[in-house]
Amino acid sequence: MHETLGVAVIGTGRMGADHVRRIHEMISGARVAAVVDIDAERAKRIADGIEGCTAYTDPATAMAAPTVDAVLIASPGPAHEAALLTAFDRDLPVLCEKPLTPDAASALRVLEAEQRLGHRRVQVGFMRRYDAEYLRLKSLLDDGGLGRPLMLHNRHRNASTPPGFTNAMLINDSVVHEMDVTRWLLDQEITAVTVLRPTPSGNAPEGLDDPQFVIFETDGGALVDVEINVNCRFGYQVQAEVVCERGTARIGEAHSLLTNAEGRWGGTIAPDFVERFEEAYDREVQSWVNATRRGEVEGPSAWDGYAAAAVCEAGVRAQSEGRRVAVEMIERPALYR
Ligand code: ISE
Repeated sequence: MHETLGVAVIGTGRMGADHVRRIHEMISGARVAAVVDIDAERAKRIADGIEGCTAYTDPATAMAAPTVDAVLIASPGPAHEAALLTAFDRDLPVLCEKPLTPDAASALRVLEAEQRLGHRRVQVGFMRRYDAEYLRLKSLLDDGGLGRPLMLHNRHRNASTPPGFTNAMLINDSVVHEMDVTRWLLDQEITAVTVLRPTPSGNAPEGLDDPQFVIFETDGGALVDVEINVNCRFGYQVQAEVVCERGTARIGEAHSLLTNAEGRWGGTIAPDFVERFEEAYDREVQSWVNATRRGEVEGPSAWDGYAAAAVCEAGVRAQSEGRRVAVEMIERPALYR
């Protein structure tokens, strides 16, 4: 491993390009050694702006480069499995954007491959675990002062969806964050999912039932609800309230500046997740780089990626079949305990 970690960023779409900028401008101890995109022109354009960075169209070729010590996967979900398995072949540390893979069967194959390797190599990009407000909530709950969590209410609102956003994506791309947050905050597994739908909003694009109301049951007996509302128009908003035996705690309401002027008080709402979670992404990537340079692996594991995929599968079935669906998951393997 080089003194400065040489990172190959695979996929230079919205998240990938943002991570390239982040590593280049913000992160210490790492540099962008390679960028990979099937669009050769795009990869070259990005690489040309960074000294010592090479453009590739094939992830395996980039991972074989002597300048590459670690991999950040930000390509579309269906391409993750192949990239992860190639990284394992080279025993390279990986930060893999969510989803780990698009379904539980492929996530399980990744989990098995990492176990064959004998040590953890993957951190999954569930960035909310690095958000300052979520971290505060997590330590409050771990502290135990409020007693046992009984319920968790979540609101997840996006201003609008990109063209082609489907009901299944509502679960797999959006609610997947609340699945991970629930498992992490409560330290419990999700055992069943129910999806209810009000009459769709007039803002909902053709073919998308928006908003929807998702309910999780957990193995610790907690109930969790998620308002997923992805064409709310007014901005990007993520809120959570935990109701415990001796009190409640709420985040996501006033993380921005509050002003008083012209007879009104108020703040601003971020337009999208890249802005709302900017600091969380910075913290996530910096933690990954720091742990990697120490020879360690921290943060959300491939097990967390698999568990989210299993809950997503139950969620998509609950949504399409209009009934409560139990989550099917393997036992947690020793490597992830
Ligand atoms: C997107 O893929 C994300 O990960 C965002 O955090 C989420 O808010 C959005 O709904 C998803 O489409």
